[in-house]
Amino acid sequence: MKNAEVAQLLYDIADMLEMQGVQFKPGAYRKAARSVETLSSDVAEVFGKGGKEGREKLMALPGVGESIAEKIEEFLTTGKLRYYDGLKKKFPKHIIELMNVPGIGPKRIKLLHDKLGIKTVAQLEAAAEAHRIAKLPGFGEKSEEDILKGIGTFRKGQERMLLGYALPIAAEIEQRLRKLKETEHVSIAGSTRRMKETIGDVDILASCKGSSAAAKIMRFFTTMPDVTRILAKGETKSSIVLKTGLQVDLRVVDDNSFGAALQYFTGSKEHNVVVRELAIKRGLKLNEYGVFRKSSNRRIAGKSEEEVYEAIGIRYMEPEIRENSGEVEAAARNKLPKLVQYGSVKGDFHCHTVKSDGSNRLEDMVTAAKQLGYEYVAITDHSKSERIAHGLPDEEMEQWLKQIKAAAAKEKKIKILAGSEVDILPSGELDYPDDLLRKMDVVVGSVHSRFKSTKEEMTERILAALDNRYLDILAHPTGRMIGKREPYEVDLKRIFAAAAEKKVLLEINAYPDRTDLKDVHAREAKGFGCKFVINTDSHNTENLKFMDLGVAIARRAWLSPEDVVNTRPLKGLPKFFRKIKV
Ligand code: DGT
Ligand code: CA
Ligand code: CA
Ligand code: ZN
Repeated sequence: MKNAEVAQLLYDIADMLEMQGVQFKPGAYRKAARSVETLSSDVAEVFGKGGKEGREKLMALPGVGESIAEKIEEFLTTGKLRYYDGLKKKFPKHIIELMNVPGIGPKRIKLLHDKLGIKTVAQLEAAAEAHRIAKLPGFGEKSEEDILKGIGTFRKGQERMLLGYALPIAAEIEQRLRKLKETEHVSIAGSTRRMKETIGDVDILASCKGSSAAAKIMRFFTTMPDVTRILAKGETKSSIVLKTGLQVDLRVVDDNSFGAALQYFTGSKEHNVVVRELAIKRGLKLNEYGVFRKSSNRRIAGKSEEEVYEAIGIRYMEPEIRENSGEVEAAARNKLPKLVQYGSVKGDFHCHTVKSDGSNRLEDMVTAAKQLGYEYVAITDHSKSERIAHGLPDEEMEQWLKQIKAAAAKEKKIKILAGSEVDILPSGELDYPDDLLRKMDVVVGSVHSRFKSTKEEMTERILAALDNRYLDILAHPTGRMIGKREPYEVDLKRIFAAAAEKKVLLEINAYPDRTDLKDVHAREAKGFGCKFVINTDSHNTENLKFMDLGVAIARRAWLSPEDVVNTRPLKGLPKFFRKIKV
């Protein structure tokens, strides 16, 4: 999988061009980087055998034009990019790394370098801690605090990889192992199987018969093409590091123990502790080899996970809820929730097009939504205050709604809904007048500015927006972006109570670095009686495929199909949206 490498290269080029003061190009490179980064297939596979056809395939990717396609081509065929190397020579070595610290841009990096000789994140941290930065012109104590916070966010982002990016890599390795004739069963385990929003390392479990088979599997695993380091290579466990920095652990067990090992290595650790305690209470012993009677040491289960849980006397639990947050008790009392299913979502309420900051046209988004088998899709470009994202002034939005509705009138296979992602202004007002909001099928409201307000201000601001009778959905309610921005301060309990009362739907944003609401918050909101929609916040046709990452959050939040409005067919929507007619 070359996506992460190619994306990083493009991001770095964008940063370097920006530091040189080049206009527009950095934005184009970032858009292309984002597109490659979030691609569900391998960019190297898209390129295929290369040549003219390969280049055209690359150019078909959202945000990738001819010149960027050529650069990707050069990198994929030669492993190098002369343009990148040339740019890099013009900057001190470590400055590129500094660009990844949130909240500090090229101008400040240059100043810090020229005045204090700062070249690395470690030096930046030391300088901020020693209060050497506050003295510089244009900086102050507050900037030092912000820099330290930014470094914290950056480090957290480096330690763990987003599930959305790790999952395709893990799935690819799982597939490769499955194809080996030596393997009997193969499964992803650990936090990746539990679909946690970020993962520390990928765990994979394989079973086979006999030790020579195990040795062959290990040899295959440690010599895969993307391996840069082998941390450990043993008979039952090996660990490798991929070029992207991702660590992958493989355990190989005897096929008779596959279920017990899968239960053990899926975790979470906390879940395992509780299950093991329960086993002991029932006169049993549970470990990664099986379930045993304590008295006779006779093995009574181990081949499948279902069998393991059953032997202990509890229901099978989906991996997503194995976090020791009440699932074992619920399973013992036969009170497990019916979880929303992957692939069960019937439409998306949050999509952008080239009209604001998306990369694809309305027609392309609609076609892609149809390919997913959706019954409906809402087009929600940005509102006027979002200048960087080319939000539409009132008049233009009005025209755009007309165009969307005209397209909807001609479309037979899918219901196209006309809407907007409307900024919730610092005053709590929405970014468009009621007259205009009234013309939208769907109004998605979100906070995109003044993230540093006090908790009280932010809470009042969002509460005021929830009061607006035209608001249908509160988008990404906490505003966080993993590795880039901490959530804003807000009293979520008051927001959840008000959303339930005003019947405003809460978004579970499936975009990999947002996952907002996150699992624990969505579960808490359900307790307040809130209803949800899972949205991808797509900025291109590929992004629409993130939906199941949002379903994973919903499952981790114990949500059932009834809780998630977009698991309903089109005819079920008017109950939840004032202006949708079917
Ligand atoms: P991560 O990698 O930080 O995202 O989280 P996990 O859950 O994948 O944790 P990891 O990779 O350290 O271990 C994989 C699984 O192995 C874990 O979910 C449960 C199991 N496991 C690891 N260490 C222990 C342990 O000390 N006790 C128990 N009961 N289980 C463990
Ligand atoms: Ca792990
Ligand atoms: Ca591990
Ligand atoms: Zn959006």
